[in-house]
Amino acid sequence: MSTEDLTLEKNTDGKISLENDLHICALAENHDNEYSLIYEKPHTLLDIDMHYCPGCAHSLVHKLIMEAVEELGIQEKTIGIAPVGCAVFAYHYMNIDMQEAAHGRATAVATGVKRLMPDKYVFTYQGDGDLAAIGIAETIHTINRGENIMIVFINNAVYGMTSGQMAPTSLVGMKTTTSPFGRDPAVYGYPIKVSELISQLPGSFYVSRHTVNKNTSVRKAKKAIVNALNYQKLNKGTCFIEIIGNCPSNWKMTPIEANNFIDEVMVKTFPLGDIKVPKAEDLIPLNQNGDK
Ligand SMILES: Cc1ncc(C[n+]2csc(CCOP(=O)(O)OP(=O)(O)O)c2C)c(N)n1
Ligand code: SF4
Ligand SMILES: [Mg+2]
Repeated sequence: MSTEDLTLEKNTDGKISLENDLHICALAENHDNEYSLIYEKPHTLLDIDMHYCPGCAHSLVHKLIMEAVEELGIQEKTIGIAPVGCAVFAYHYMNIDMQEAAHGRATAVATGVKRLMPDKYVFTYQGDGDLAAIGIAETIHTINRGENIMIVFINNAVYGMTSGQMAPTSLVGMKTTTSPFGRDPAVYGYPIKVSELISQLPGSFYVSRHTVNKNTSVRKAKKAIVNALNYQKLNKGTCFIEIIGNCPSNWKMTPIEANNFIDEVMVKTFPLGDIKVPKAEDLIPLNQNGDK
């Protein structure tokens, strides 16, 4: 939407109202009392209400992926695979071609889609129950085959959708509905560090772990998603972006408490940052051509 499409009015209290406020916009007033658009929700994200709980990371990660798709100009060439879990309706929100997969099978579906249409940008979007429990075999074998896709892994340490059961990534001591006294490794094992695990596979090309609990982390997470989509042009293997999400509802915290919990507790088990980065020589075609 251009600024011309917006009807701007200043209320008596000096605040701006947007009459045709179709997108989330941020406007700045300049010296001539004119307004310029400085932020707008991506058009690749459909303008409908999301079903997520307030403060949930899923909505923000959806937006980051769609911003990356829009900025790279690949909306018509991108196919997303939606999971089973709280993000089951991702296809309602992302204005790209999408396919739903059965619980845990997203990377198997993505494999088929990418092999049939290798010129498309293909990604999966999966929670920790989906990717690391029921789908762990598909995850490992897909990455071991080096399928040329991006996997976005939302690790909120619980089965959010089904009311907070223990996930493979639940922290030691974490209370969930199926570990009411806290996760005891002697009974339930240890949290699986999926990113570290799959970074050992030769088929993984780029593995990076982020969170979206504050502005700086959001920017880093988006950069990683942009990198992963760009690397798909190289056909050198699987890019895996883990996002430490939150689940305020099942963690029984406010959104702010949940975001603080990530910094204070979650990152001790799941440290943030790049885990596997491409070698410089692998990136040369990208640097030379820009686009393939
Ligand atoms: C084959 C199958 N088994 C189990 C379920 C029930 N189920 C739905 S969502 C879910 C867990 C989702 O957790 P996660 O992937 O972590 O996503 P979140 O909701 O936390 O984002 C389960 C077990 C199902 N739908 N299908
Ligand atoms: S249950 Fe948890 S993961 Fe699901 S939408 Fe609510 S906060 Fe998000
Ligand atoms: Mg989960």
